[in-house]
Amino acid sequence: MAKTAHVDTFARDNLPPREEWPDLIFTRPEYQYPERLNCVSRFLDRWVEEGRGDQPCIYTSSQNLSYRELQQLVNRIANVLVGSLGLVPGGRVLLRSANNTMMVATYLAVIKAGGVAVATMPLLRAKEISYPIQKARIPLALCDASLADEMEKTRALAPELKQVVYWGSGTPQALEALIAQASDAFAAVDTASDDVCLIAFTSGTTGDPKGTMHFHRDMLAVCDGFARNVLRARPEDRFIGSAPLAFTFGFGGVLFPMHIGASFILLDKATPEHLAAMIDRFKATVCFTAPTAYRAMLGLRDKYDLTSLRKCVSAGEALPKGTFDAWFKATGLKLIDGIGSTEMLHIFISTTEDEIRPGATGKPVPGYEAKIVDDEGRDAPPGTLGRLAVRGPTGCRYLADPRQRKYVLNGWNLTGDTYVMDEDGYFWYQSRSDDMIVSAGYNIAGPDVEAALLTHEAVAECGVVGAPDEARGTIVKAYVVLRPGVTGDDALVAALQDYVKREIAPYKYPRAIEFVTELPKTASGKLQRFTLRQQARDAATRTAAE
Ligand code: 3UK
Repeated sequence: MAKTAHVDTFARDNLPPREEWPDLIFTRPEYQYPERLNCVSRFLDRWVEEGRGDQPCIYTSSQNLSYRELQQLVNRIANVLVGSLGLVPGGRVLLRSANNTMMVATYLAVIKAGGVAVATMPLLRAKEISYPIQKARIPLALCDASLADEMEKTRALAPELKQVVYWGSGTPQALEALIAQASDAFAAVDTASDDVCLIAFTSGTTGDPKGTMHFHRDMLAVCDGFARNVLRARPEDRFIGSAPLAFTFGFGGVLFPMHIGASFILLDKATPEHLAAMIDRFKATVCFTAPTAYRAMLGLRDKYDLTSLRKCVSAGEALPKGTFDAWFKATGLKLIDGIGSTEMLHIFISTTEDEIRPGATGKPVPGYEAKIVDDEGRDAPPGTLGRLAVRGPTGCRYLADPRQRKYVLNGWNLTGDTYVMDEDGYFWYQSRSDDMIVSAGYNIAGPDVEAALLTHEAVAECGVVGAPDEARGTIVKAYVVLRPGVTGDDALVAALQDYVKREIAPYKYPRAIEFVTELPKTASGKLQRFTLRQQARDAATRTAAE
């Protein structure tokens, strides 16, 4: 590794031992990075130096900023961080906020000052916030004042946290007041391209969240990978997305436009309705969100004009073919599906619009390799169900975590997903490996049944899991949220069951269907199948006891 610029070497010291890292592959010309690199110079300072400082960068419902204005804000914050707040290179800073200008500016300021940004989902509670603080030993937090309640509760739980500075509080101690006196000039700290600049915690669907560590060069690698080779956006594009910036899917929606000098729109509320409204208001051209949001926006097209969109990316969860088809029919746009993970930083399998096969996730992003392996880690031939393994310029490095040895095997990252690769090298998602339902000897992928149910007009959302059943061991059970105005009765249960039998292999049909008003979701908006499984188990125990 290159000589670190970190004075506080905690992050580097807690990288996994080198032999536990995945293979990292930089053979393609776009992934050649210099030994010294501070990624913020490349994302921000570059445009001002090249005379493009007056180009628009950020749009929000209350304010717009040019690249120069953002640079000045970032520099002032960086000066305060290294001045009165005592940040040294390598120091970790917790960031908490909805997606707004200050969230972006503090993120970039921490990284520009050689620090390590640790952003947390705004919805988290004190106990969940204190975990990363302890795990990543974070002494300083920058937080939006509207989240102060939970932040103050966190302080009591996490004594490591010595200082919290709020923005938006309007007090003399507020970040705005501190930066008012600071210089708007700040030279980026001369970090190594493999110095850690970001620790992103996984959403922790099972067990404690894992801190994934990413280097300055990784921020560029995802731009030179998925964004340059697959998305192929242009400087005049206006990006928009609803994922929180603490989720690396959401952060990509900031890095990608800044990498090409384009602009982006920040949403303070993550609902599909707000997303649609802001697409309309700002004439967004590139949209990043989850499959459910595209489904929801389909029903909002009478209210909002979405015709400015020219490229749409779907990630986070499998994109049901029905959603792809419906979006294409309604807008003429092909949703670009892509699988990414917090460990890999961003998307590693996807395809350009011309190469899309509806229903498949795609092919490895140029620079990445992917294959299917069996339970022993041996390569599986095309057409076989198995575990997805990938490697490329980015890869998993957990912060002091024995689970590193589960995610990385023989140099390959194992994402925990069951996939099939076809003869043409396209990857077809089946399910999370833990979510595969084995019923009466058949392997049934919950998402497959969900995709079928979602094409029925009565269904708004659904989640399908295995439920214990005395006679059959495990049965397929669907939790269904109906569209407004539809009543869930026995007749509808039968109708949905018949419908699924006609759409996909009949043995996959849900033997049990329960109508619910909402589905359990993670902070990043993913369906929590483990919670549904738990509900299904509890329901089965209750029935058995009756
Ligand atoms: C699932 C998908 C099918 C899959 C993410 C884009 O989701 C992201 O990161 P997470 O760590 O979750 C990773 C897991 O989510 N998944 C994501 N995308 C797809 N499954 N089709 C997809 N298109 O189980 C994966 O292992 O929360 C996504 C960019 C950055 C991200 N962090």
